[in-house]
Amino acid sequence: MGFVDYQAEGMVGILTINRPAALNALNSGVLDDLNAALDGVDVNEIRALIITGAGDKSFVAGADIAEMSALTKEEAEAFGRKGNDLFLRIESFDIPVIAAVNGYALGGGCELSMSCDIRICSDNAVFGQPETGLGITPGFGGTQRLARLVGMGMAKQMIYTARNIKADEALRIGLVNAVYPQAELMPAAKKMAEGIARNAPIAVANAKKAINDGYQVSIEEGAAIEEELFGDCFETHDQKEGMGAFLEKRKEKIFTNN
Ligand code: DAK
Repeated sequence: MGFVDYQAEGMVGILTINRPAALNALNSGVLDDLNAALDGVDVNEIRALIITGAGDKSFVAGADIAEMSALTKEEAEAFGRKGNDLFLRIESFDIPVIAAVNGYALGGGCELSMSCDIRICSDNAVFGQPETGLGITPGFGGTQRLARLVGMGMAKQMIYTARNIKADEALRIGLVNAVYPQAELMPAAKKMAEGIARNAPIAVANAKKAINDGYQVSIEEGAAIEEELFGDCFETHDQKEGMGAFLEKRKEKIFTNN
């Protein structure tokens, strides 16, 4: 596919944004291709997805400034909606999504990584929301997700100052879970994805839904969401397999996604 490559390795899918000449900046074509690539992920077979960028310099250096520069108010709203719809889709995708941030993650790139369930990065990664320096606000969810991830004070500081931060600071403020030398990033992402893929897929999906949905509501409502999704697991083959294996002192478990 044009700007996005998709590859399946066993039960792990890898989406690579492939527009290195523009540091993988998100133009409309990239957004369309990402959407189409997600359509092609068979979530019955694939149990975890990795999103990364082509090359060793940039994950995504932002939304495409050249394309955005001449937008009207209406066109800008439509562009924002296109990105927001895509990122909401990633956030609630049926399987966990890991962002393997291999360099610049600026503006829309930082926002894309934040729509993923988990972020890990290379030691040359740079994160930031430079939009206010360009005369705009973050428009692909940055004003919403950054505060949820790193707290309101740090999110406001990053967005108001438009100052980029390096990998070690991203780790310190909890924007990423781990930092690796560039060459070790994809092996680490695959190892994590394979670890997720070994667990019961319906349980993982229900846990994702419980965390995501519960985050938006009161603790009481969140507990009710959790109870229902927990209960649903008891109608699955994989719950019987997982608990049966423990009780039978059997190491091997075969989760069938049923
Ligand atoms: N857009 C378009 N092209 C980009 C780009 C970007 N964001 N980032 C890099 N490129 C292109 C450069 O123009 C250059 O192309 P050529 O000149 O070679 O044709 C090529 O990639 C290599 O970049 P550099 O030559 O600049 O490379 P350097 O190593 O010197 O610098 C850099 C790397 C990442 C520091 C620099 O490229 C840079 O500062 N890039 C821009 C970073 C940035 O400001 N990103 C945030 C973009 S704003 C909204 C919707 C969305 C958004 C906001 C609102 N609504 C609809 C409401 C999102 C906004 C953003 O993401």
